[in-house]
Amino acid sequence: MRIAFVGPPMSGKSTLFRAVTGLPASHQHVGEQLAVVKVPDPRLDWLHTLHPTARKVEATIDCIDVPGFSHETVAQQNEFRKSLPTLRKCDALVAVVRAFESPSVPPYRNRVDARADLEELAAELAFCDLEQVVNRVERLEKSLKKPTKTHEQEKRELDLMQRLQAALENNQPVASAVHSDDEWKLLGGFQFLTRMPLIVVINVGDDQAAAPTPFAYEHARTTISLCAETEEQIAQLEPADRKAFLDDLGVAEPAHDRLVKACYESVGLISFLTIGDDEVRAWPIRRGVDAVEAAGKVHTDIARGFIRAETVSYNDLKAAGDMKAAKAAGKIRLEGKTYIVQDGDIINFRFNV
Ligand SMILES: Nc1nc2c(ncn2[C@@H]2O[C@H](COP(=O)(O)OP(=O)(O)O)[C@@H](O)[C@H]2O)c(=O)[nH]1
Ligand SMILES: [Mg+2]
Repeated sequence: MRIAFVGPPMSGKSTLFRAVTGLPASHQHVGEQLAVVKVPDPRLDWLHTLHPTARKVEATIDCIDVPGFSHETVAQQNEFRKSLPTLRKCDALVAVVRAFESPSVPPYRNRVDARADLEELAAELAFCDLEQVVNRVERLEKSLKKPTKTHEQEKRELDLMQRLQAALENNQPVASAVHSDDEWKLLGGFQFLTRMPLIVVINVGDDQAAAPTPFAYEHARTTISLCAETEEQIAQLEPADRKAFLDDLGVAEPAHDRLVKACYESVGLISFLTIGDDEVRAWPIRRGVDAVEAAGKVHTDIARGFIRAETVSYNDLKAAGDMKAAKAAGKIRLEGKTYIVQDGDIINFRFNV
């Protein structure tokens, strides 16, 4: 999974980026920056105790910090737009907006207004989608003037594109104008920003870190609030020391864990696990994926030669104690190709190529 931090300048995007990636405050960058974040999974930790010499491989999330979007200068606007191709390749966007007051850090547009910033960001994302749609509309109109074999299909697409255009001009996400799976298929080649799951992070002052989230943004899958600056400092501590500081702050989980969870949920991801003497590993997949597709994540050969998925749920394995006991208790199921993989399934794929 890949996510990017978007929002106005001075909202704390880079601070949050360091808080979740563990990079030190001294780490500064210009332009885009990517870092890989491990997905904490206590199930994996326990499975590792069964195979202590195996490599433990957590699921990971690619986090990208991009320049802030800004309408204050054309240069800043262009800087943000350069990152659009990167944003379009993401699975979700994390909007970071500012609610903290700080006399030494001038806020975007000289006012601290998280909701207004979100609305401006949403409008910017809609505008970027609109540009793509308008381009396509122009090309289709041109093409439709000539007789082509694909005339009917192009007419349908033009009709849909014009609907998208109207929606985006009204600041509505593309999804509001798409009415069927067939229409989504027509749009297969586009990666619309307003279609991507949005996670909102309201960056509050440390005195508000434990308070309820000030508001939930209606176009976001999840809204969380945290204090990026304090989280950045806590992330620099030894893991054993972090809890005391979080307790002090009144916060149950560090920003890293909260954000990872929010991303997993917003994108609809679950993890299945594989265990063996050389590797114990968590694999992220979308909820609803069948056993063959899951097998393909591990290796295309395993999907091609799929025979059965020997599956045990984490809770059953944990209760039994180990694989042998789970087998004796009849907890290992032989699942076929169409089995829908569940979160925490431990799978041994049988295959033949
Ligand atoms: N007081 C306070 N300052 C913060 C917080 N988060 C970020 N800052 C400060 O705000 C400034 C801009 O932060 P930065 O992460 O670079 O913002 P970006 O432009 O969105 O990447 C820096 O001086 C940070 O130290 C916060 O939660 N509280
Ligand atoms: Mg920054």
